[in-house]
Amino acid sequence: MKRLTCALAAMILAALPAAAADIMVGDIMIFEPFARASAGRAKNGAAFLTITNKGGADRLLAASTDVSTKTELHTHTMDAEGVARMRQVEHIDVPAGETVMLQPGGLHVMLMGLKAPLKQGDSFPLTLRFENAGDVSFDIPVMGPGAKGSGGGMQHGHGMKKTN
Ligand SMILES: [Cu+2]
Repeated sequence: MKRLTCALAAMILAALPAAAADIMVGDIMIFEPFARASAGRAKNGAAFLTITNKGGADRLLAASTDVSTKTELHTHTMDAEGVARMRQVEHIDVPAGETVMLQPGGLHVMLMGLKAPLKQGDSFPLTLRFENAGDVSFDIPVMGPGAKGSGGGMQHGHGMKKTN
């Protein structure tokens, strides 16, 4: 059942507009990267994306960009009171043949110490480092402050979708 779901997902991804699958390095494909606009004078921002691994097991080791002084890989966990807290992770596993989503409320790329506010409509270059696949750099668009995705998930997403 899981294999079937994966095959189906691969078919759907393959049917997306070519531009959506342009970000590739080795067996790794990056889909729908986006960052959220930073609010006011907020010093931190976050970036999200979907990683599909068509090859053997790999790991996302690091992310880097010029827009922040430090860039970390983070996850969210619930504490004893049920409050969501972020914590840094050493790496993000991308198992063979699987898709890992970095999305609001879960794994994310944390942009620590923004040099300038992230403005909706802007974009900035981000580099990801994978243990096996190596480095990949791409432009990541800045969406609204409450954006949950860059193109409406599995639907065809041309251009920007306003979520607020
Ligand atoms: Cu974070």
